[in-house]
Amino acid sequence: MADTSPSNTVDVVVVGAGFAGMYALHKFRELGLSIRVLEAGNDVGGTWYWNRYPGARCDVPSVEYSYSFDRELEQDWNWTEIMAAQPEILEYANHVADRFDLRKDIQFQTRVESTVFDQTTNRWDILTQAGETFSARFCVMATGCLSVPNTPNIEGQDNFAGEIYHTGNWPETGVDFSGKRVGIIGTGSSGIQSIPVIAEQAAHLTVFQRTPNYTMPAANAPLQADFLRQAKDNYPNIRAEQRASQVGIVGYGFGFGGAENVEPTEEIRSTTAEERQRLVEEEGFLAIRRYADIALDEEANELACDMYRAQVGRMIEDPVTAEALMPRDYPMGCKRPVIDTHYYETFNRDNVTLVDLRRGGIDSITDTGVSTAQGDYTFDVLIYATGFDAMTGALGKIDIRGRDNQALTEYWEAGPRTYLGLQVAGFPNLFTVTGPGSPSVLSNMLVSIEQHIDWIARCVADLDQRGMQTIEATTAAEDEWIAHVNEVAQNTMFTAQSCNSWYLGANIPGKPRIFMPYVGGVGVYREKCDEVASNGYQGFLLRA
Ligand code: NA7
Repeated sequence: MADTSPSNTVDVVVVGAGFAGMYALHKFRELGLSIRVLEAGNDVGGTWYWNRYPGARCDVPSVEYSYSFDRELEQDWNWTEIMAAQPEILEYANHVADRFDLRKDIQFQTRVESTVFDQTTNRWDILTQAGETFSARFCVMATGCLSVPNTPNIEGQDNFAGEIYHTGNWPETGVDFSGKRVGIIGTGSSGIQSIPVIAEQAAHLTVFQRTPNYTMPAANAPLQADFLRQAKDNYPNIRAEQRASQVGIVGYGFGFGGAENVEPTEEIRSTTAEERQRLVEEEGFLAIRRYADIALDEEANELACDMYRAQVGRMIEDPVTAEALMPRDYPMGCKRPVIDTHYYETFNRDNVTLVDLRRGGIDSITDTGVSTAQGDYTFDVLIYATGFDAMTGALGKIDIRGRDNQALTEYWEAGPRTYLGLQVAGFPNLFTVTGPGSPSVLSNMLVSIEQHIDWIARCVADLDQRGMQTIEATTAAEDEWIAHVNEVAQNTMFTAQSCNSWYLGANIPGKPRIFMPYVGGVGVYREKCDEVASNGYQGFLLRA
């Protein structure tokens, strides 16, 4: 093991240089702390660094999917679209890194292998895959919620002789599909965003779909100059509203978003079949967004699903393909809403084939393509759009050990346990940014990231002011918080038995089925965190 050189002994090690790690670095610098950020990638951006697949785009309006910590940054940066595409978001991350001179404290191409709490020194010993060591008083895990790609274990998966990619780990150089036969597995957000773009380039695209998804037209458009001007003039109010809101976006709730957001106020149960049919004919999928009751009431939800399927039937020319694309058997809105650009239209193209895996699944990957119970398919390029080991995946890949050498993975064997999604009992001075048990992936990540980093920074400053060495969640507070997280998730669409979402860990074989994010809302959650801090860090143990 390499020696710990003095410069590797710091106040804070931050793991990850996505939006959370970048802001953490800036914020902790303001406190006068010494910091090292360790990042596996070659540059900043996290999720937006890795997810460069064609069509990758944010589903939060860009003026709101941005940092609020610096007024001048807010005023200087000009977003060009209502919902920004990945290249523009990555450019923004790079701009922030340059502007605040962040890179000098970020060590790239550095993957953290383990971090172990030393009870004698009250410090974390961090070891990288290259064998370098660091010692830090605080360890901030800014490791992201969708950062560990899930590649399903399919027989023969190493056999394929052509090009192979995962949407969540896309090559920096991009991929040229022209003239190629392409196969893509998965129709979540990544599949749905990339399929229309790839279909335009490839000679032929075959889509392997296991579960049809609910997706709404994004209706994205260039940002108008006067809209941007108004947003900039109004930023203080926008930020205040975001912070008090349910999901960290002004005027949006848990329903479907899209550029033309509609506040759901009507009840679908008060409508007649004729009215619903007329609305579908007039407005298509967007007709569904007006209903408030579909979020809570299963029968109302099923009525909306009928409207949805009717619109799929109207859009798809081939009836067999249309039927295959119609989601059934699970409620709309229980998975993360997807918004798309010309997804369904793509299946009317001559060079696109849909393989409905419910009629016969994938048996194996062969040297030339995919073998299914319905036949064999030959490709030049195979793409996995099969998602992520969400929320706990990145933490689970690092050997994190707290008091008494307790491994986090063992402590979380039955599912993640945290207090406020910020800390874990037995792991003093270790913080999980947007961790399970916080609004996290149910919110605008930028809002939740800033809230967490601000809270952690205040906490560190308070500890120093009071002459305290460590802070650690108590088991009792953790129990109480988890009970509350579960209670508020109950009786929502999110926890419907028929729902196999990554929020529940249901996309990863063997992962405990637990609803991981906090559904109570960004505003309520922020108040709770602030109250805890103001009450002397209630539920935490502070040690001198
Ligand atoms: P998702 O939403 O988890 O989607 C993954 C897709 O891959 C989904 O359609 C899965 O089908 C499919 N999948 C996974 N494993 C297999 C196997 N073994 N065979 C066939 N199909 C499979 O991930 P995304 O990357 O699209 O989106 C993640 C988030 O990123 C998204 O919610 C946004 O917040 C951004 P299934 O539904 O499990 O039957």
